[in-house]
Amino acid sequence: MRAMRRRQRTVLVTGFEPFDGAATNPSGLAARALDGRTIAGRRVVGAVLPVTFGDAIAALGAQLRATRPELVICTGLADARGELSIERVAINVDDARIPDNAGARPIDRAIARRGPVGYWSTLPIKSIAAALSRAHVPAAISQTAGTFVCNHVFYGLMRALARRRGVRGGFIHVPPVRRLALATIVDGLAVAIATALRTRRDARIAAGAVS
Ligand code: PCA
Repeated sequence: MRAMRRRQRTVLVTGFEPFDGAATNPSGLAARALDGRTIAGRRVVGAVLPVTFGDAIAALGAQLRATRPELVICTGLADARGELSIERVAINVDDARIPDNAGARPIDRAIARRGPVGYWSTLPIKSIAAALSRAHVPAAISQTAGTFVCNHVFYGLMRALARRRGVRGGFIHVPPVRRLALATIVDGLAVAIATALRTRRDARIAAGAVS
């Protein structure tokens, strides 16, 4: 009898290395903690990206080619937030208030010169927020991922996935560990992955902002 070996389907989760003088970055630690786990029958690959404009998207591209995932969740630290922030949209601009880890500080520069103004997350963002609340993990929809390296990678991810039919992806900002324990961040990301894998159509729940 010949053993049939099917390639196990893969989920790619990325986080970032530390930046802005910090010693650690919970997003990178969470991606490492999730690496090698199995969630809903899928193998999770966790990778850590550099906090560098350009190189971060190149490193993500290498991971996409190596892992050929069916789902991608990129994560990064949002130091001022207290909950997991499920990002709605990536925008086509780099505008750095602080230098990246290579010293670059682009101002009002397009990420893709001929690219669209923005890309929507293709994660079921409302369903993920609801599932996190049910799991008692603080979570919210976020209307902007900023204009630093996180938004940059989010835009690069969605631009890459626009050419890959059926592969979904998006971005989740995580709070600092002084506001939420790393174990809770990791559990929350696992809930987000499981929810994205089982949800085809996003829930219709109001989570807009009135400014
Ligand atoms: N957070 C930064 C970049 C890397 C990270 O973890 C951001 O929000 O852009």
